[in-house]
Amino acid sequence: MSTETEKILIIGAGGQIGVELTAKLSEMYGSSNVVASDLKNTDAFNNNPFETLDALDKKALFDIVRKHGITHIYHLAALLSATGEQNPMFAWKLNMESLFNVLDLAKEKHISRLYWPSSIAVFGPTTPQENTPQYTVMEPSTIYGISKQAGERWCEWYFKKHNVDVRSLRYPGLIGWKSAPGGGTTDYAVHIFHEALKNRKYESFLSENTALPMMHMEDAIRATIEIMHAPAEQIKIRGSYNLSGISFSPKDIAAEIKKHFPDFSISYKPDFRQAIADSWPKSINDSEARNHWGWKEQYNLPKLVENMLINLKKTKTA
Ligand code: NAD
Ligand code: AKB
Repeated sequence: MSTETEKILIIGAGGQIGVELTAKLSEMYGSSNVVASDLKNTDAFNNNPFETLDALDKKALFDIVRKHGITHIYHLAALLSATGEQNPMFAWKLNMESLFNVLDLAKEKHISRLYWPSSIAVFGPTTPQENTPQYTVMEPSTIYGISKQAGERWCEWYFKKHNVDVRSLRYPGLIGWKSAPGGGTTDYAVHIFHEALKNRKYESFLSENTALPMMHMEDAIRATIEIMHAPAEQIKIRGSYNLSGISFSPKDIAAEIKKHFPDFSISYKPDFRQAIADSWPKSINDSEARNHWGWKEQYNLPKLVENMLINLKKTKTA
């Protein structure tokens, strides 16, 4: 893996994925080669150059790319599924226009490689829900999912028409302890740990048997770095790759937490996010990612729960 010449810009660096990706890429390339950007700064980026950036502002984005000699962009800014449904027109605008801004930069050869995440939200109620394949019926029912599906098609189009080296993963729900989640339907599986540690109980906004594809954040960051460093000929899908880690329901994760805290209890009060979850796959088949560039997850459910509880406990007592 060559780590010599990259100069990286992360857009949406202050979010759940961005904080961890910035830290990991800084370990690999040195903090001075990883520019963090977001709508506002946080103390997560004391060691990185930071730029205040609205991803919709194409000129400001261009100026930052030129100023820092950026070669690689990881574009993470978006409205997610639950917040997207509250503000659909803005979700469409942000998710699509900001993608065009970075795709155009790549098309004009100001950068050489682009990462943009898609999501299991590209699937919908007519998709087969078990072991969902890479290629299948896709009729997303959220604005977020519609924007991700359209984004995938645009990525492939820019690759084919303009030779843009864009790479993408359809992340499942991501679970990490380093930052708070930002408006997704899978976020219950992050909140549940905070409440388990604080109050030993959790009220789930999804019903007990709602199984969804999920993944530990460390696995997701590793997948992101692996796909971005794979030789171009191994990246045979330029829309977005299915990516699978674990599949579990609120009842499953609660049972695993109970092994650590026998007095933990869970109750269920489904809200509008239940319909979103019901429209998504329960498990994902990611054989293309495994076969093309060697993907393999490291976390199962017991390991994920143990890791979350140990690390969150440390942050709460620090
Ligand atoms: P998040 O909401 O935690 O973070 C998004 C970041 O983008 C925030 O820091 C926010 O301030 C920033 N942002 C919002 N609008 C912006 C703008 N106009 N300009 C610049 N920055 C802006 O989201 P996340 O969970 O880190 O997700 C990052 C990406 O990964 C998104 O594209 C999301 O769709 C995708 N994804 C996430 C998950 C998940 O489970 N977290 C799953 C699938 C896909
Ligand atoms: C969400 O729930 O919106 C995200 C996702 C799966 O894309 N976590």
